[in-house]
Amino acid sequence: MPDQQKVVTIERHIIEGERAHPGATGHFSGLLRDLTLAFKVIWREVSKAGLVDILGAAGQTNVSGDDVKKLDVYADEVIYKAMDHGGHLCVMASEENEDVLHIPDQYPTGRYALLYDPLDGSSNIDANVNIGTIFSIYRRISPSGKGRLEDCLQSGYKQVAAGYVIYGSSTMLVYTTGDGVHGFTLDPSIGEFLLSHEDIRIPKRGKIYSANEGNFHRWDENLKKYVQYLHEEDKNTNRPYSQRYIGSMVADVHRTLLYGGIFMYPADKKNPEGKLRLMYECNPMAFIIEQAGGRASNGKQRILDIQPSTLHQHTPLFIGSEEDVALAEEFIQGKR
Ligand code: AHM
Ligand code: MG
Repeated sequence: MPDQQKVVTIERHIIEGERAHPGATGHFSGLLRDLTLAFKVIWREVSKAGLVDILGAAGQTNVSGDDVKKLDVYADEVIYKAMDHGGHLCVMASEENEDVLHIPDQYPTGRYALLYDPLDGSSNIDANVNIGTIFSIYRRISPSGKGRLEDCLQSGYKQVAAGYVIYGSSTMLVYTTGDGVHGFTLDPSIGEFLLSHEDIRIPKRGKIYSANEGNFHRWDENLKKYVQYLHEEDKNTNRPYSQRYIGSMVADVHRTLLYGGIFMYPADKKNPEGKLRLMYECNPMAFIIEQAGGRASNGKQRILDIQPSTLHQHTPLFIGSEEDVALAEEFIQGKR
């Protein structure tokens, strides 16, 4: 059978990836398998969201002060419940919870820490716009037993895996374990994620920029200059760039991964540290984009090198094609 007709489920891909590493115990593939199950459960609820009375704010705000929709709460619980008893994790942390989430006493603990944003882009749910789940996995650094905050508060370059699921016209899971970036499309008729995008590479340079330009007058002068540069007419550098902004990070970064260009959520007068969260959103996306040959920065420093100090800290983010992000950094640093 020609190779392109080979059907590879995510489970097979994970197991084969682990086999390539001598000494692997199977814990890691078990962990990813459990996570995949949680994603399918969330997908099922997201796709019937318009049909059942599950939409609307749950009347709470999360630790960052945003409205929490019922589906966020649901997705948060599904992931925790799918992952609390497998014996692979020592601790978890979720964008929806202020403190780390411990493994219940009755279950064994394992060697990994999981951080996740259960449903990113939740303000888009009611408009049927793509939303997503983002995850990030670290090896534990505490000796044994229950995990601790320090297991979660590691720099992004220490991630052993990261990925996202985008729930949309089709549902896709994109992940990396540091060995390239691979995409799987959910076949709803059989309930399996099938390999559809092997070894995704982001173009070296794109012609799309993505930002909430409504904040323009809150940006600093160097950043304004960069965006004005993108507006200018110049055939040789493909300018003006096109602007695309969904307002759902998973969807905006997914498009950037496939088409190239730059996605940014800079600091502004209202959010001096930017809006996006380092641990739940920026680090996992930075790991994926770098693995695909791209670049991710806060304008001055590589995202993956930032030493986190709190679970919910924010950071400015510039992410995408290598050359586009490098150019944005030059403007931001006043070198152009
Ligand atoms: P959320 O985690 O509360 O959903 O917020 C994060 C979202 C990102 O998906 C998106 O990039 C950003 O917020 C959009 O913010 P804005 O509406 O300010 O443009
Ligand atoms: Mg989020």
